[in-house]
Amino acid sequence: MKDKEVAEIIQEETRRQNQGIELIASENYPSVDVREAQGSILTAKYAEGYPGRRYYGGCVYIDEIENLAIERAKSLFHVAFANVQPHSGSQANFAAYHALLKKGAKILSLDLNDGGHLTHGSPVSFSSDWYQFVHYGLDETSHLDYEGIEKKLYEENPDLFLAGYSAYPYAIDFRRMREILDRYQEKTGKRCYFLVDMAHIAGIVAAGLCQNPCDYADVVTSTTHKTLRGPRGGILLTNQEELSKKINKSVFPYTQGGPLEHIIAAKAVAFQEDLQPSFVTYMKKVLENTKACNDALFSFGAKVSSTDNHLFLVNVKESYGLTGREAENLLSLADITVNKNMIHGDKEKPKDTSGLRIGFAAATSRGCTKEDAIAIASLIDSILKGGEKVAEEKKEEVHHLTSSWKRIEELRYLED
Ligand code: DSN
Repeated sequence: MKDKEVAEIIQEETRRQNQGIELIASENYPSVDVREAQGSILTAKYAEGYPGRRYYGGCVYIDEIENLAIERAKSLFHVAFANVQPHSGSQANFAAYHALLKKGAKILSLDLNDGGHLTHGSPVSFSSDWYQFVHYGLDETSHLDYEGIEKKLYEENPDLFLAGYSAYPYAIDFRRMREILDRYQEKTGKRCYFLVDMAHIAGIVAAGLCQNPCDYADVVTSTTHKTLRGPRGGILLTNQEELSKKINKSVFPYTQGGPLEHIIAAKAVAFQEDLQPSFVTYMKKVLENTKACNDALFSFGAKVSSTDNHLFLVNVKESYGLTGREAENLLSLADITVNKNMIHGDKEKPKDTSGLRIGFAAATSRGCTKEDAIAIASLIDSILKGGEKVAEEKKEEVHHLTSSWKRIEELRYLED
């Protein structure tokens, strides 16, 4: 790269990513092949519209790429219709709301503080400006309260029920949600759409290791860069033709202009990687590593949630007398990257929090083993107990551990 200033910064970030332990549950490392597609000349092409129905000429290969991404997404999630154009998960959610609802409609979702997402009705997001949000909660064990959800439906009469979360460590019973909604609709005669934002667990769904929300929801949204290991972006899925038409119009021309065809090509590559048996093996390892670290922290006496997926929460306030912000900062001194997170019933402000969210999708892509995950729990526990001095001392151990893993710029997930 001729631009030395930018090249040097990228080089430093590459070094940081290689040396450190990445435990942010929403991050992952795309393969060299995904990044090659992402950096391709497809970025130069305007292609507003959809395959075969573009507003620009010269889209013959662009159409091939987008059709390939659509077909692969459909195979991956066993679904009839896919839109691969959303620039992000937030854009996908915006498009889904618009496809299903009128402005001012009522949406029943989980509160951000209990593990929801900004676009699920946070006061600082567009979502709460356009729609009226009411929330369901968690029970005293911080699990979804299905009976409470059912009760809320009858109390609130929402137009849309939203499931799928950013910081929920347990399995989600989409089948039970569908049954609850069917019962409600039958009794009241009111139409209530079922939307699932599966951004966090999409890789687990793709690997067939949890219920597939596409079997139960009217519409499913996702990002492609978390457990799916693709480029940064979003997708929309449905089994209903009428809804697929509404979704397409809602993405373009309503919320977006020209699609990012280089990103769509990278999505196609990632979906192909995710369709391989090796992806199922990878995802099983993610779950195993997450549980191993979780169990180890529990055995050290930390107050942790348990886990059924790729992430768990630590109550650092009760375990170590630290806010989430302080714990995040301490761990970053040792090049362990996590994010502070609100936990159920949190009394701290969102900028402080009582919790940390820890996930193993990214570390596992580099070759983190179960033994490494247990060693990481031990590092985290020592640092949070010992403070800054211990954090500085442990940095070398962290670098030693990651030096045995694959380098991020060499990762390939497709067999030759
Ligand atoms: N910001 C993402 C996360 O960290 O979970 C959700 O979009």
